[in-house]
Amino acid sequence: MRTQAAVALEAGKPLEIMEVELDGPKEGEVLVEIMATGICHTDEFTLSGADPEGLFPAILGHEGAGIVRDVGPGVTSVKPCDHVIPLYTPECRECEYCLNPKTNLCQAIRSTQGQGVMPDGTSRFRMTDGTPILHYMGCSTFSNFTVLPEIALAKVRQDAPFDKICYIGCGVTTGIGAVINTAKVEIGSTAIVFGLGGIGLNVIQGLRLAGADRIVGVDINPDKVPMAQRFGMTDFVNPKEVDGPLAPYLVDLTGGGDYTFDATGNVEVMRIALEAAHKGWGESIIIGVAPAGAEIATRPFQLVTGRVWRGTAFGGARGRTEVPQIVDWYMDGKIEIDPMITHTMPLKDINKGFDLMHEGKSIRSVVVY
Ligand code: NAD
Ligand code: AHE
Ligand code: ZN
Repeated sequence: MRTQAAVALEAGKPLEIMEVELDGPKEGEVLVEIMATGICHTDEFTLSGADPEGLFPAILGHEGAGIVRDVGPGVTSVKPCDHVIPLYTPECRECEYCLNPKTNLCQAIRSTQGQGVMPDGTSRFRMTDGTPILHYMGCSTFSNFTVLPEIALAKVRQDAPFDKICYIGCGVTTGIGAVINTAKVEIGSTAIVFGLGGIGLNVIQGLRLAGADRIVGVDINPDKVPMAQRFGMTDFVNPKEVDGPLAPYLVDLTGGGDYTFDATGNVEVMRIALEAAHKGWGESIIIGVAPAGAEIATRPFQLVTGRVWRGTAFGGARGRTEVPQIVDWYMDGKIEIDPMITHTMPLKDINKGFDLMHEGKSIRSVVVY
C-alpha cells in the first residue's frame, strides 16, 4: 500500500512529507493506522545527527496511538479495529529480561530494532522509486500507516482520545514511571527535577502522585514555570540567576534531594543532579539522552558517600502490561495530559513542531492524521 509519511532523509535536514510504499505485515507483525503522534525530544536528537544509532533515510516518531488494520500470520494478542499504543520498549514476556523483575528492557528484538529493520532483518518501508527507508525505534509513528511486531503493541480501551493518549507512548510513561518504578519515591520526599519539558513535567506529576512534599524544578527557560507549578512544582531555580556552583546552592536550598532527576540530556546537568542528591541516601535518576561521545563524570567520593546514580528507559514500564493501566489513570482523572499538549498540527506541518521545540515554546506538539 501507499501511505503519507514524514521522512528523515539525512541528519540535520527538515523532514520531507511524501507518499511511501509500505509492505503488509509478515509473521508476528501488525499493520497499524497511526491516528496521532507526539514529537519527543529524542526524535529531535536523532534527526540532529547526535544519536550514535541514528540511521537515514528513516521514518522517525515513537510516541503514537492508532488502530490495528491487519495482522500477519500467528498474531493472537490483537485483531483489526483494536486500539493500540506502539512500544519502543516491547514486552515479549519470554526473554531473560522479561523474566527478570528487575528490568523492563525486553531484548527480544532490540538488535534489529537498533538497525532500523523488522525482526526478520528487512524493512517494510521504501520510497516510490524502490529506495529502502528504515524504521525507527521499532515504531515509525511519523507515517500514517506503519508495521510493528505484535510484542511492541499495547492494546488500550477504545474510548480514550488518540490525540492525548499518544503521549503515553513515551513522555507520560517515562516521567511518571521514573518516579514510581525506578526511584520508588516515598511519601514526604524532597525531589529536584532538572528540565521542565515534556518529560520533566511528567516527573513532577509523578512526584505529586507519589506524595513528595517538596518538588524543586530547575530550568534555564523561565517560561516553563507556570505549567510546572500547575503540575506540582513547589520551588523554581533558574541556573542563570544563581551565582556560583549550582549543586551546593541546591543542597543549601533543600538539604539535598532524596531523589533528583535529569530530564535535559546534558551531561553537565547530570553531574549537578547527582551532586545535589542527599549525602548518605540520595538517588539521582538519569532520564535524558546524551549525544554521541558525551560522558558523565563525578568524583567517586560522591558515590562513596552514599549517593546513587541510576538510569531509566520508558520509565521502567513493561508496556503491554502497564500502558493500558496508565490510559485508565488518564481516563479516570488520576493524571492529566491535556494541558501539556500545547500544539496540534497536521502531518504536513510537522517541521513546525520541531521549530516550536527548538524555540522552547511548546511542551508537546502532537501531529493528528
Ligand atoms: P524538552 O525539549 O521538552 O525539554 C527539555 C527541557 O530541558 C527544556 O525545558 C529546556 O529548557 C531544559 N534544559 C535544557 N538545558 C538545560 C540546562 N542546562 N539546565 C536546565 N534545564 C535545561 O525535551 P523532553 O521531550 O522533555 O526530553 C527530555 C530528555 O529526555 C531528552 O534528552 C530526551 O531525549 C530524553 N528522553 C528519555 C527517555 C528515556 O526513556 N530515558 C524518554 C523520553 C525522552
Ligand atoms: N540511541 C541512543 C540511545 C537512545 C535511548 O537511550 N533511548 C531510550 C528511549 S528515549 C525515548 O524518547 C531507550 O529506550 N533506551 C534503551 C534502549 O535500549 O535504547 C544511543 O545513545 O545510542
Ligand atoms: Zn520519547
